[in-house]
Amino acid sequence: MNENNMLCDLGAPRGLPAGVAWHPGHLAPARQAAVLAEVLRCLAEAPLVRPVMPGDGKPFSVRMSSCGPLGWVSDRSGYRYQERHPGTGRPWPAIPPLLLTLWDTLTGYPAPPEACLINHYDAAARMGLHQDRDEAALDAPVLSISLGDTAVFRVGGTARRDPTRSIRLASGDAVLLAGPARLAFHGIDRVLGGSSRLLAGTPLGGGRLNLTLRRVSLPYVK
Ligand code: MD3
Ligand code: FE
Repeated sequence: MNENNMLCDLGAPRGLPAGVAWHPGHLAPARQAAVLAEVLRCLAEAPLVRPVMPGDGKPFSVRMSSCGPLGWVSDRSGYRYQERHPGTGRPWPAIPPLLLTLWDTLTGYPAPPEACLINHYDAAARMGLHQDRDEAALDAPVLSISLGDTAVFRVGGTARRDPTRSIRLASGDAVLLAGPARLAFHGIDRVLGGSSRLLAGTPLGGGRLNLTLRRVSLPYVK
């Protein structure tokens, strides 16, 4: 029984799938503002882009960027992690220190995250039910931090047909997806526009930011 397994069990009392550990209000308002300031500096260097679906080129409703040695991109040729921003051609900015600390505190994973995806949702944005499996390190948890407007997050099992549960992710909430939840189907059904003022006075003009910290490569193979 390691620290991750103990955290996994925190989901069960709330009726969430095994391996989902939800920490409502983990970041107090002052820390939300501090993390936001760090993320806005990343976005000034690595602007949000609207990805398109592989194949048909249909645009996502979410805009995305990343920080860390690797960032996740989607274009007509496919989904992948890559070392450079697709628009600027420059390396992604470093993962900010407050986010590295959150990873260490909440995951206890013995290697640092390599990618922090930065998703921005306006009131009309959604993310369909999907699995995240572009990472070789499927043993590593994924850590999600929400800032700004509340979102209705849906999470199910490892098969698309499995029953799902939905929870409202509010500003400052952290969710750790580990063990069996690492390959759970999940998505964002909707965002409650104007439910938070946190992003209102920033260049984003409101909405919701979700940060997902991920390990991509296997530590012993890299
Ligand atoms: C469950 N993001 O970026 S965060 C994504 O709120 C993504 O922006 C959503 O799904 C968002 O891929 C949901 C919660 C989350 C993130 C990653 C997961 C749940 C996950 C990876 C595996 C299982
Ligand atoms: Fe996902």
